[in-house]
Amino acid sequence: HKVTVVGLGYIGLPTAALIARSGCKVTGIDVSAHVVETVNSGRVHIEEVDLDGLVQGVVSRGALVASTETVAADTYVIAVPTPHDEAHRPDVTYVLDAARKITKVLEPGNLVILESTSPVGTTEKVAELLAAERPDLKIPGRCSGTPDIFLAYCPERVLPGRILVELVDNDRCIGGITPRCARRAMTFYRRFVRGACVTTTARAAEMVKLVENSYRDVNIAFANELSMIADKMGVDVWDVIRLANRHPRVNILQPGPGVGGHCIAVDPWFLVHGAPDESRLIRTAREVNLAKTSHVIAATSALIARFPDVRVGVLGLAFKPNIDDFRESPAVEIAAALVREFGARIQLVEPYAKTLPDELSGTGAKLVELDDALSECEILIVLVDHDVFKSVPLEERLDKTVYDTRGLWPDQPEGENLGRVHQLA
Ligand code: SAJ
Repeated sequence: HKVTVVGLGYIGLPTAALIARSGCKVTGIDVSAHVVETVNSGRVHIEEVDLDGLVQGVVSRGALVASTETVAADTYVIAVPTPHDEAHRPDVTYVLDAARKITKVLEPGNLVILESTSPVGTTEKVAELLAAERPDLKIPGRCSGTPDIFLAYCPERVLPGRILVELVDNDRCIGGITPRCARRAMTFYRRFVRGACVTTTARAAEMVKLVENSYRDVNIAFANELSMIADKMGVDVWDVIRLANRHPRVNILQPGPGVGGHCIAVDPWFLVHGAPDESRLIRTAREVNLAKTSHVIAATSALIARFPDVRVGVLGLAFKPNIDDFRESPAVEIAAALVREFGARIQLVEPYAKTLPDELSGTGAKLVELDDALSECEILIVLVDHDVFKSVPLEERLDKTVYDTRGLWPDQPEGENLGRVHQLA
């Protein structure tokens, strides 16, 4: 079975490698010659647990080959980005470009699967494009009688840092343009997925993906709103959440400095854009999570301004703990704002960064070791709950003023060190 995966990014490359391991002959297509060259030399251009070994293995066996040219296959998987513009309008250009490339080599009996997070209706747009470009083929949803091609939408739902495990173990939701398309795609996924494969329509599957991330965004927004309310009321939000969660039907998530990553902060806008009048809660949740980042910038900047001579350690830049991913990270945004305002007083600690993320390079900001920040800084701003930060014992931070957006150190006493020790976000 030959498979072509279009897009060798965070999802495409691990997916291509796993399909190759399952016994298929896989070609991975990418527009970047650098990515293609890296993969063909058995290396990876993204950091993900165990991905390097897997890619090296399948490339050296000849089971995975990368190319900038679209190669004919039995099954095509599209895993390209779907960004949004300033006005939060989703941009499906990359998806349609990928589909256009596939049309050139498409043959009767082929299966085309879209995996990219997409606005509802995108798979139907792909069908429309296939029908327009290949009038010689019967495209499902666009013809009468038995179609020549199978077309389905199947979103990934993997967590960065656990991608290889979750690609195999998570349940998959498979939406066909027709039920037969869904069944055909299910047969394909069963080659490498251990989780349940559940079929539905393409539109429902598109919405399922957007709903999952919106659900998480709304729930994080609730926690972030509580943190701002508690801050105003002088109550420890971490205590409140821990105690409320003892109720059997309450399960509140954790507040933080805002929501990062390229999925949860983006996907809700696709629903809002599709049905603006009906998605008030989802839009407001997005606004609350964005406002939380501004709240932290205002609060930390006021705190630092009160103590003109002391150094400030900013702990963490990643968008979540224990990973080296800085995409859409609220920690980067907060650090950049503080560096702009306070310059060299701010020392950045990020054990997962070898160099500064783009947004911070050229700002004069510098990365320091955790130990140096602990010795030199009297104010600590916690932005990421990396395990290595969590393990700093109380005696090393007892005399610090801490602004903790993650509830990392519940044992940090409130007191008069440089002022009030902030446990609240
Ligand atoms: N966060 C909080 N409080 C919490 C949980 C998370 O502030 O209680 C923040 C994190 O710090 C981070 C952001 O939310 O900044 C997102 O982190 P995450 O771990 O919730 O999710 P992602 O972006 O790494 O991956 C999500 C996952 N979606 C869901 O859990 C519904 C993943 O399964 C998806 O595959 C992925 O988005 C995606 O690609 O869409």
